[in-house]
Parts: sequence; structure tokens; C-alpha cells
Amino acid sequence: MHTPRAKNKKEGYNMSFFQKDIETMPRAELEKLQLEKLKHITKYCYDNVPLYKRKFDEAGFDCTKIKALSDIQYIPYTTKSDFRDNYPFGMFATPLKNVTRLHASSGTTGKPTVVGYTKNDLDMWSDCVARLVTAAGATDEDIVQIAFGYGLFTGALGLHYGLEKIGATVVPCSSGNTEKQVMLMKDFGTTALVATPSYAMRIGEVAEEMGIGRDELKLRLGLFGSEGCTPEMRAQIEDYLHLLATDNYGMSELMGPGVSGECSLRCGMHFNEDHFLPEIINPETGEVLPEGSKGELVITTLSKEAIPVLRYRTKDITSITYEKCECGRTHARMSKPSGRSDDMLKIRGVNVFPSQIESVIMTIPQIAPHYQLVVTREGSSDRLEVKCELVDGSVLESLESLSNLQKNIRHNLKTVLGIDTKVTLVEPKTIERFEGKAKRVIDLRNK
Ligand code: DLL
Repeated sequence: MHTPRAKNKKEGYNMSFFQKDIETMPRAELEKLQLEKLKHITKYCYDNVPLYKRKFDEAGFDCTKIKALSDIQYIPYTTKSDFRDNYPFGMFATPLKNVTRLHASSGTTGKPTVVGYTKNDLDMWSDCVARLVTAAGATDEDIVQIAFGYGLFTGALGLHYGLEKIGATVVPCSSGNTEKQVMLMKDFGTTALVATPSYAMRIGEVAEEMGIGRDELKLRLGLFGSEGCTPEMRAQIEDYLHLLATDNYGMSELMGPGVSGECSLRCGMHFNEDHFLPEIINPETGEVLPEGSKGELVITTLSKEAIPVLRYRTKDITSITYEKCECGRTHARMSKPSGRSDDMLKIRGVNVFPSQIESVIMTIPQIAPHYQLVVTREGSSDRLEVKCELVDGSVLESLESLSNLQKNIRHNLKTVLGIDTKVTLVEPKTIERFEGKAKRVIDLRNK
């Protein structure tokens, strides 16, 4: 199954595959495979998970009647609350005896979401990750530093086993201890970095503080994911660390990383569509939307044994294309999520995504790529404060330049968001840095 690594065929681009026959399978064949798997997995869910039996019966859905992929529309959705309500093992379709590993998502409140993997699930998971890291350009010659937190989080171990599968040399640093991280990166000659984009940015900043120039590092590839990152922020990270930054997407409930990832052409993240069947729906009405529409991503897992998930509402806002990619992959691609429907801030009736604000801030040279959004309520009116960090603190000494810069940012934000914001400029290096997913929004409205 494993295709030997091809040398770059297209100038400047990596054109390698991990499982070429599957990744480039003609769509008609792929859809036939998906249909067979869909029939199997729905029956498997009905027979083994009481939640699905109840949902199917209530909706009058008979899984033995599935004839076409479009029949998926009759399957009820699954949500995060289903996981919460069935904590810890109620979503499992196999006895715990057959479960080889457990992970959990870091719920900010209450109990975490628990996920389990059979031996086959773990194999499938590492194949999916091996495909995406190969597509991004990682090879068995890479020394890959994993700077995701090891533990219950799916990111570190997910990437770890996929990278080992392609024969890369894996350095399981975990997140944090950034100076040591940079030292090892230099001493080991690390060529690829696995991290959240915000932690990658922090690593670049610390390397600079340590006086380690980017030319002293051998980094060439970033395998970033687990949180959103605007193209502007990505360009900054690439500049800081001198690497090609690629993006990959996933979530714990569905498996972890490995659901989709960019090839080195970076024109959307390829789903591992033989294992994950994507749809886009209108998040308000639940209506399925046609190709190219922006909406909420819904995923059905087609192969997982321990926790099969049908039509999971991810809350991530994106769009899908089925057009064949120039890299040769036929599997559908998703655009970078513009945010989660539950990240969207509603300010005085206007929908605001933090990514829109990030895009504006990143175009202003006097502002560092670090910011914080504070939402408060005064009377019945919401107020959004955008705290931006200055690159050079001397701006604070001149009232005129400070006020001009503030006005300029406010104006640019208003043009994009359509609402007025309060812009606060703060001293360099005073906004919190993150070693995992960044938390940039502080919503004080219900406090
Ligand atoms: O973040 C899994 C993962 C680990 C993916 C490492 C990629 C790399 P959770 O902690 O359950 O799982 O968070 C899932 O993170 O619904 C998205 O909102 C967000 N997310 C994940 N990847 C991306 C990405 C992992 N590439 C939630 N771009 C998802 C934007 C992402 N958002």
C-alpha cells in the first residue's frame, strides 16, 4: 500500500503520496466505496449504540434502505451534547475490552468529551496522519519536533504515530519550556515543527530573544493545526521561522488530527474521504448546502470502530470543493475554517469573527502579531475592545503618532466589520502568549 517516495516532479512542490491508490482514486469509485461503508456503519451504529437506535427509531430512519449517498440526509445529526449526555463511554460501539486507547477533549467547563480507539482505529488514524504529513512534504529524512501537549489531547500522539509511520525521526518535546525547545531545535537540526500556529509564533519570538537567527535553524516545514490562522498570520510565522507552513484539521470527537490536511500546493485541506464523509449545512436550518457554499461542516466517520459518529455537527464554518487538485488527489478539499459558529461574536447585532480582526491587524506594520479582544456590555450596548501590541514601544511617547495609529486601525476595522471598536495599544511583549491553542477573546458580557 505504501507508495515509495517520489522525488519532486513539479518544480518546487512535493508530489509524494502515502497511499496513492486511495488518495487518487477516481471519484466514482470513491463514492461507491463510501456508499458501501455508509451502509455498513449505519447498521453497525444501530446495532451497537443505544443512542443511534433511539435516534433512528424516533426519526423513522431505516438504515437498510440506504440506496445512495444522498440518503445520508435522512440520518439525524449528532452533536457535542450527545457526547456529554453519554459521558464517559455511552457513545462506544465496542466493549472497553476492545478499546486500546482513550483520549479526551479539554472541555473548558464540566466533563471532557471522551473518545476511544480500537487497534484498527489507531492503525487507520496513523495512516490518515501519514497521508497528510506526506502530502504536506514531510519525509523519512525529516527530524520532526512535536510541540503539541502530550496527554489526553489528540494532537501530539496523533501526529506522533503518523510521522513514525512515514519513517520520520520524531522528537516528542511536548509544548512549553520554549527556550529548551529552541535549543533542541538548533542542536538536533530539526527540519519540521508540529505546533499550533500561535505556539509556532511564540517559538519564533523566543528564538529571536535568544539571539538564534533563523539561518541557524534547519527548519523547512511547519505542520500546523488545531486552531485557525489567517493567511496574514501564516505569512508572519513563515517569515519568523523560515519554513513552509501547512495546515491540517481535525477534532477529538471525530478522531483527532487526520480528518483533512493541505498538500504542499496549499489550496484547501484534503479530507481522508474514504474514512470521513463531509457535508456542508446551513447551521440555522440544518439544510444541506451545495458544493462551494459556506456553512457548517458535518462529518460522518465511515471506518471507526470504537466510536463511529454519524453526521457530527462540528460547528466549524467552511466550504468544500470536489474538484480534483493539481497534486493528483481526488478527495474533496475544505477551505480554512473562518471560525466556529460558537466563536462568532454578536456585537450590537453584527456578526464578527475574530479571524476578520486578525486579518486587519496583521496588515499594520507597527503592530505585532499578538492581540486580545475584550467584549463588555454597557447598559444594553455591547462594546468590543481590540488590544493590539506595538512592535516598538516608542510610539507610546508621542501622543500624535499614537492617536494617528489608533485612528488608522479603528478605521480599517470599521471598514471590514461595519462596527466601531475601541482600539487600545499596549507595550511590546505584554499580551499573553500561548503554548497550545490561543485564547484571544475575553467575553465579559455575562460576568
Ligand atoms: O484540535 C485536533 C487536532 C490536533 C487537529 C492537531 C489538528 C492538529 P480538538 O481539541 O477537539 O481537536 O479541537 C477541535 O479545533 O472543531 C476546530 O474548531 C479547531 N481546529 C482544529 N484544526 C483546525 C484548523 C483538535 N486546522 C477544533 N484550522 C475544531 C482551524 C481548527 N481550526
